[in-house]
Amino acid sequence: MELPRRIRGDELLKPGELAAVRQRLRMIAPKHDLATVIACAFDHRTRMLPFIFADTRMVPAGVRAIGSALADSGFEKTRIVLQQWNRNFRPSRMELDGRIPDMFLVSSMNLHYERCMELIRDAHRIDPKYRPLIIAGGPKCLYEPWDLFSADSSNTASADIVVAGEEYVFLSLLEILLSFRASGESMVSAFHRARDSGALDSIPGLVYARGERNGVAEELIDTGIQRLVGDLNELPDPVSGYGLLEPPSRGTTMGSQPVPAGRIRRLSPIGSIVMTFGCKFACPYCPIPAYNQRQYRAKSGERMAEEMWRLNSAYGIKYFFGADDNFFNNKERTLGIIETLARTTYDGVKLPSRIRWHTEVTVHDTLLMAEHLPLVRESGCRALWLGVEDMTATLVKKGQSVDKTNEAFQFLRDAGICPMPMMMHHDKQPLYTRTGNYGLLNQIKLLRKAGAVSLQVLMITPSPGSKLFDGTYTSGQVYSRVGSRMVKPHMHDGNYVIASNHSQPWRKQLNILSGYVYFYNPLWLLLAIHRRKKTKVGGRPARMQVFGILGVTQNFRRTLSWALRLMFGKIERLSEPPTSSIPMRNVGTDPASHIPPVVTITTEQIPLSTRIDPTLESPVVQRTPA
Ligand code: B12
Ligand code: SF4
Repeated sequence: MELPRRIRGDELLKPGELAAVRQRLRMIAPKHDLATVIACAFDHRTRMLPFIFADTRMVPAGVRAIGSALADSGFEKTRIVLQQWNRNFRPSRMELDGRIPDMFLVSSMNLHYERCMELIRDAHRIDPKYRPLIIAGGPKCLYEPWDLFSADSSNTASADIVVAGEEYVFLSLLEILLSFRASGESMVSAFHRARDSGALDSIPGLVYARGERNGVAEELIDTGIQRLVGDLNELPDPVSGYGLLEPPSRGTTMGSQPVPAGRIRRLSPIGSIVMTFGCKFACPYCPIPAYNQRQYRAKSGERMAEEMWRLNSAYGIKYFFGADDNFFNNKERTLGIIETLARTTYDGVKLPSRIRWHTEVTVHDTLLMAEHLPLVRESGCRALWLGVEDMTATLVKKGQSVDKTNEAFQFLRDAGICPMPMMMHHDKQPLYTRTGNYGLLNQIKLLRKAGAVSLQVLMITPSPGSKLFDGTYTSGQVYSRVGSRMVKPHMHDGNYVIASNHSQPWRKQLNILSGYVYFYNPLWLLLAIHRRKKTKVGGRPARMQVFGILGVTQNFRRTLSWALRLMFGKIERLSEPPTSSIPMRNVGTDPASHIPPVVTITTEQIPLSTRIDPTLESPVVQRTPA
């Protein structure tokens, strides 16, 4: 179920609060000489289309943001290790500045959870006298923070504390820990004293363990839903984060120096950049609007321009990808930003002559922006990813239709911006229909005709923190095992069919592969090369064909055997959504905010358009927001 909303009017931090905590930390940082290693968990089994290449060639913004926040607050002895580049990294062997770090931070998305727990377990191999404080964060922790605490007495390694929030929550935690820390005291010991005094309870967005039986926590305390920073200009400068990266290596230990500035561009040719957060739509399979407490947050155009310019000057990064949920969410705001990006000059050089940026938008908002798309291009934009999902709007309605998608794609192509559609395949959608546009291939054909430059086809998969999440489990759609193979977290990426009511789910798996082969193939590559001089988007379609053809080989390698299992194996299903095995509560006696209470409702109470399977008849259980 969705994360509950804070009391209206109390969703955001007061203006200046984030800047103030950064300032206070800078005053006390010199007394503490902290060394911190931040690891980004990454499961290499997830490497396939549509994310292959972007997944390792773009330093994730989450770890970079936390690294920047530490460096900005005066804790420069910080190193970011990406499992993308350092797959053998062992926290038990890490040293920074010749010593075991004081804090080990780990960031994870859901699908990298196994790797995340391996890192945590390995960090626990360090002699307890010297063990760093283990803090977990990132998208996994925002929705399922309890999962970072082991309930298994034979394998008790857990995070010490989980940050179910952003920079402010982390920096506030650090401030409290340092206010407890005596000179030379370990961060683990300072954490225990701060926790036992109740000092952490005043920071919403934390989850920590209390009590212990056979090495397992007796209960988890949830300090509630975080307050968000409203003005993203208050965020620390991202430039310093790139200076903290551990160089790629096959070794288990860390190097003595971070990646030199001159090498960053080659390792991370795409720079992720936070520009806006939030989306006005409410797609039932998406956790984003609730996570953002239905707020729309943004940086100013001036700040974005400055960040791009400085990242380009410092590291040579030319291509940027916005961490936006829906960049065109608000027309007026967007116009302000793109006008600024388009007209900004530094040292007499126009910003858009140096940079190219790309991000995510919706079809609906693209149409509203139609007349301004040339200006969007002028500001440096060259490609936009659009959640088309199902063009006939049978699966979900967010203002898209065949005609509107066509129109939006045409406007984009005319402006010289590549339309990059993202589609969702689902139980009711056949591979092909003789009439109409309902089939997957029918829609891909339409998209290609409309000018799509790349393609993403994912099977609709339950996403933690979304409205549909619990119901998908309780209605028995989610698989636990097929034949002898368990469904593991890395398979929850939309590339594997792991939630379906279809009687022949292997067809769905093969449909996705067919969709990719239909779009990415040598014939279309040749055509794209032939047409490259005739279109405003130039050689990009041909380049995307090359990436797609190479990438789809990985999809075959990884998912074809799953299709065979779905064909011949026995499918076992889950009947409950995942939840904490350790009792969890809010600071008082209220139920934990990050596990909202369960109430039973029937399928009929869920609007048709919001069901994964619209024909589903069985009763389902859903959680209601507190
Ligand atoms: C850009 C992006 C991508 C890029 C990532 C490229 C890259 N290397 O960075 C690409 C296109 C490759 C991608 C792919 C996928 N993505 Co994606 N992506 C995003 C997006 C839009 C922005 C990510 C970002 O940069 N955010 C900005 C940073 C600053 O936010 P953040 O990472 O959450 O970090 C903050 C906090 O979490 C916290 N934090 C983070 N780490 C840590 C660590 C510690 C110790 C602490 C204290 C705090 C902390 O502080 C940070 C600063 O505020 C997000 C949505 C969003 N708006 O966040 C989805 C999102 C991350 N993606 C998501 C998903 C599911 C996927 C895919 C599986 C595809 C899919 N089915 O949708 C694939 C996975 C590919 C793979 N192999 O990993 C989900 C993750 C859900 C989850 N709970 O894990 C998200 C959240 C979207 C959603 N559905 O809600 N994605
Ligand atoms: S339009 Fe995209 S970001 Fe917005 S709610 Fe729907 S899926 Fe989520």
